Amino acid sequence: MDRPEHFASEHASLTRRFFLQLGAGAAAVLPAPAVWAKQAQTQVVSDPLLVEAVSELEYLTPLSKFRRQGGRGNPRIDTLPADQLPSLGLTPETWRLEIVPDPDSDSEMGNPLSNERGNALDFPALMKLAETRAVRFLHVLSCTNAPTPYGMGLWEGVPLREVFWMTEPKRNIRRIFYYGDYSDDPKYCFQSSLPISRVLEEAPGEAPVILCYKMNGQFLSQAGGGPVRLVAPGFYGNRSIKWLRRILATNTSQSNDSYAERNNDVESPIKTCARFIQTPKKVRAGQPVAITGLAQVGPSGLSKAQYWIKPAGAPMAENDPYLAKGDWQDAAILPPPEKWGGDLPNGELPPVMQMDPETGKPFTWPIPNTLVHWAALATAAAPGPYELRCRTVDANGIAQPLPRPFGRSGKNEIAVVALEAEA
Ligand SMILES: Nc1nc2c(c(=O)[nH]1)N[C@H]1C(S)=C(S)[C@@H](COP(=O)(O)O)O[C@H]1N2
Ligand SMILES: [Mo]
Repeated sequence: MDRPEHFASEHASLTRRFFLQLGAGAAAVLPAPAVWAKQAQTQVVSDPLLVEAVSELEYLTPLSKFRRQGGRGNPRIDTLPADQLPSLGLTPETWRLEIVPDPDSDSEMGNPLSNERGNALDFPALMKLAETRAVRFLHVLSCTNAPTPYGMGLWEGVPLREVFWMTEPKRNIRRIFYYGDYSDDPKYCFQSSLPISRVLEEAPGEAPVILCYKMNGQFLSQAGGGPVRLVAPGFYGNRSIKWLRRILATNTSQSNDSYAERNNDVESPIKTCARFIQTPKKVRAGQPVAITGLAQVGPSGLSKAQYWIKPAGAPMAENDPYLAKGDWQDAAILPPPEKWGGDLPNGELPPVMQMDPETGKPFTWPIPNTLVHWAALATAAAPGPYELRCRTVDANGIAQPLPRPFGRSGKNEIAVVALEAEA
């Protein structure tokens, strides 16, 4: 199991104060349970072992630990020397975004934004829009086929619709196609698509599709897709195209995503699932040890994070492909942190759309399409080898890896690690 050690950080102490308060016997101030995750309970964690373990967790992933997907070009854009970026339009001075009708379709626009017409969107114009239209939201970045999330980010950008309307769209537009890497070269281009409805509208509280220029308060790095990437909330990372330079409006009704061509389900919403962060390799039999992990929370919400510690030799239940009959124990789901980490100055989170501006508290916890952390004390009863597993139960009461146990639409196998108990 590939473990997201990059989520643990020595310097960050996001929830330490909260837990120390609990340890000192203060009454727990529990966040209001979310409407969409009725059973979600933040449990009291006061054992010193757990206090120590959770003090190492960091909510937002710092840039240096954020995993990146290399890009498809040759040479890869994330590795290009800086002096080659201007000719590709990948510096703030040279970046232009075209939004034009698909030449192979019958989509109509009154005012396409194009290099040819000299009105493509440039970075200063995007920054001008940002002055009044910028939004910020928390969102996990996960790759469809990676066992653990790439990182938890604070994303800032301008809703794409603000720019899309500038093109005076008229008719026959059902989707957008959009391109990254070497956008002009079909061989080295990486592309994705979205229904136009997802761009123009979303449910209250849901984050919009944005032209993103900042992550964790900093302008996007070269590897992070700078100067501008698209961020498509609710989906896996393959829809969040980096080095964005061209968007086509099309009347095609189907996706033509690079990832779809590679046998992935690109329409899949993010799956709810648990992963380990820290587990000991060796423990003392009969003595509790702290384990920590994360839960990725998709639209189905989260009611529980659980673990199961099983002697390696003990038989598995029969006819139980999804391990539903394991001896699952509830872990404590951690509340919103006080310090958010992720290189934010003093760990302070600026206003985000998922928080109540009056109270500074999240409207729901966990927040859909983000991560939460969990912690538990596990005990191996007798000496010997053990298997330690973790899973989530979503807000509909359905345990991981259900309701969608298939691959290629997000990895959500139940995680397992080995540990050895000594006398
Ligand atoms: N231009 C471009 N954008 C891209 C990709 C790519 O190869 N080229 N990979 C996608 C995939 S599959 C993922 S999982 C995310 C990863 O984002 P990150 O590199 O910021 O972590 O970027 C997406 N955007
Ligand atoms: Mo990916």
